[in-house]
Amino acid sequence: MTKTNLLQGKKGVVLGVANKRSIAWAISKGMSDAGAELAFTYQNEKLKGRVEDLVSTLPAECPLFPCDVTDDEQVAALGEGLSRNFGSIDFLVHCLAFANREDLECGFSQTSREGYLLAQEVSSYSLTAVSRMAAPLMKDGGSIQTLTYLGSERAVKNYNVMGVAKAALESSVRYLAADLGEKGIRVNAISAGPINTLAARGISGFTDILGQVAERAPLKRNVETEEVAGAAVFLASDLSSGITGEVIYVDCGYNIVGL
Ligand code: 1JT
Repeated sequence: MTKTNLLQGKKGVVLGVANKRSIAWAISKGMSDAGAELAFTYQNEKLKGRVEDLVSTLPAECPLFPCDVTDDEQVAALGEGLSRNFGSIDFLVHCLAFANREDLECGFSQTSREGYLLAQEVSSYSLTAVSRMAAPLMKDGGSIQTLTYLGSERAVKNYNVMGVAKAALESSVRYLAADLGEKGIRVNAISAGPINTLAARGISGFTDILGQVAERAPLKRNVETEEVAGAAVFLASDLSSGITGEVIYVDCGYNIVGL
C-alpha cells in the first residue's frame, strides 16, 4: 500500500492475525505503512509462532500478547501489557470470529445451543470485552473497529450461525459507539465482501460465491484485502473523526444491488 503519515504518532493493537492472507494482516501492513506503532495478539502458544514470523517482517519491533478472548483474565492481562508498553493507545482492530464448521453447513434450524453460544461468545461478545479493556487506555479518544459480513442482514446460504453472530456484532457496534462516544471513542465495522482467506477455505461452495459476487457487484470483481485495509486506516485516522456506530461496506458495491 502507498505510504502515508495518516497514523503517524498513533499506537494500536490488532487482534486476529492468523496468516499472511488474513484480512487482519493486510490491515496491520496498511497501519504500519501509515506510520502507526502496533501491538498484536495471538490466541494460544500453537498460533504464536506464525504471528511472530509475520510481525518480524514489519520495519518496527512490535509487542505480542497472548489473548484468548473467551478468558476475562487474558483480556485484562492484555490491557496491562498494552498499558506497560504503550501507556495509551489510539486504536483497536478486532478481526475475530469462530463457528463450528458443522453449523455453517447444516440447515440453520439445526444449529445446536452450544454452537450458537460459541459463535456469539467468540465473534460478538468479544468486541464488548475488548472495548471495555481498551477504553481506559484511549486517553485522547480512539477508534475501535471490527469486521463483519452481509450475512448479518441477509440470509446468505451457509453463513447461518455466523450471520446471527454478525447481526449481534453490528448491533454491539452501535451500542458501544453510543456508550463510549462521550470519551471520544468511535466504534465502527467494515463489512467486507467475500475473500479467499483461511476462514473461508473449506466452506463448501465458497469459490462459487466468489464468482457470483464478481459477476453481480457494480465493480465486476471481488474485493482485495488491501482495499479493506484502506478503509481500516481511514477509520483509525483523524480523517474519519465524525464517523461512529457505522457499518462501512468494502465489497465492490455488491450490497446495493437488487437483481
Ligand atoms: C467465520 C468463517 C467467519 C468464515 C467467515 C467468517 N466471516 C466471513 N467468512 C467467510 C464467508 C463464509 C461463508 C460465506 C461468505 C463468507 C469460518 C469459521 C469461523 C468464522 O457464505 C456466503 C459461509
